[in-house]
Amino acid sequence: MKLRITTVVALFAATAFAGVGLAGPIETTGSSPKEASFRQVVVVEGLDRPWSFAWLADGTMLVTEKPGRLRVVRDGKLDPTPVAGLPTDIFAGGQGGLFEVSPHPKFAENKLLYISYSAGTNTANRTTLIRGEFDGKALSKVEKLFEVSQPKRGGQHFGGKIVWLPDGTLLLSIGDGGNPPASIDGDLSRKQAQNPKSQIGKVVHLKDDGKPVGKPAFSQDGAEMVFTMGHRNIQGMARDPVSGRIYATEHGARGGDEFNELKAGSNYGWPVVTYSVEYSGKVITEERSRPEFADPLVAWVPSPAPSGLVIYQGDKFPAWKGDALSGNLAGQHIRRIDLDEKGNVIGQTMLEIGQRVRDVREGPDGYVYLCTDEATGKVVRLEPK
Ligand SMILES: [Ca+2]
Repeated sequence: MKLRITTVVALFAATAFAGVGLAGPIETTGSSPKEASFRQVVVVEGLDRPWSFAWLADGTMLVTEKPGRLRVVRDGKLDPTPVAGLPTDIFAGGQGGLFEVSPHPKFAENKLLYISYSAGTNTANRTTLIRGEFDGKALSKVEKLFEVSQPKRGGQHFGGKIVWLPDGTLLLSIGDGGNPPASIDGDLSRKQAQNPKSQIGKVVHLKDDGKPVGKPAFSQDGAEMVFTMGHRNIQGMARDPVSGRIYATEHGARGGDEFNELKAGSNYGWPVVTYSVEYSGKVITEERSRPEFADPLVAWVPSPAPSGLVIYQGDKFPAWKGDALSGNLAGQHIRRIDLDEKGNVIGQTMLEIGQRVRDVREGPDGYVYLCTDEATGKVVRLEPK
């Protein structure tokens, strides 16, 4: 409550200085009106902590399981045998494990699957990207394309989301390495999010072979891969195929989860500015906004714990077209963020799911799909009621 009052006061203060600029604290969002226009249809069962899923052009669905398996669903049936050939160094402790599976945009020609995961051990682990050729049963010619240059300890804050851009390059989110007292190089790990030479707390921009794109968004030495910085833990990232805008959701600590538009070269402020407080209730910073940082489009208090994100462009839910659908773990709902044609947030609603939602996608059929974060996880299709 204290945080919200501070925010509102700061908002009025910013309004009083109208003309200084558009930047300034925003009003945080709590609950939103509930959608009643959909029903849930379970399409796959028997998944162990599914983390993400994707389709191939032939309709095959691929699903990662966080403990370290990649599963295949054909004609609605889960193949009992996991895909062979995955890396042997998967660290599946805490939030770590197998994260995103993402087919190369030219999968039909090159059969390449990209997979992000946490590699290493509890005392030294790194968000890592591999690719391998997929023949329907196994990965072969597996190559490690990227790993975060600094190892971290423990099972917190890996990021791991992948987004392809139209030029065949990709973005990968990297978490801030963990809550205090997690440290890197003798300082709090989270402070690396403001170190442009570190890949911790960033989105990195890579060619499809894992090399830097060569057009760095930040000019400092060592920042050749950094696309955006100042992130805590991006767990949802998506490109709007119509507008080309890129969006991401990230976790705050207690409160202050954010929805941001990602623009190359922008700094999103963590941990210098945030709408969150420590889990203990202790203040992280009194600052919510600074002119040099990009403000979030939405900040949620309390934290719904956002997960997978998609900008929906299907025809099955015409009222949702062009809107962001953000899964939520703790909140057990999908937040529909109503976006206008200019990308402004003009409203929010909640799709109550009743399970922890780990990922949200638009299917090739135009329906909305989600997977649930459970040891008896499911893939669920949302259909209009
Ligand atoms: Ca921020």
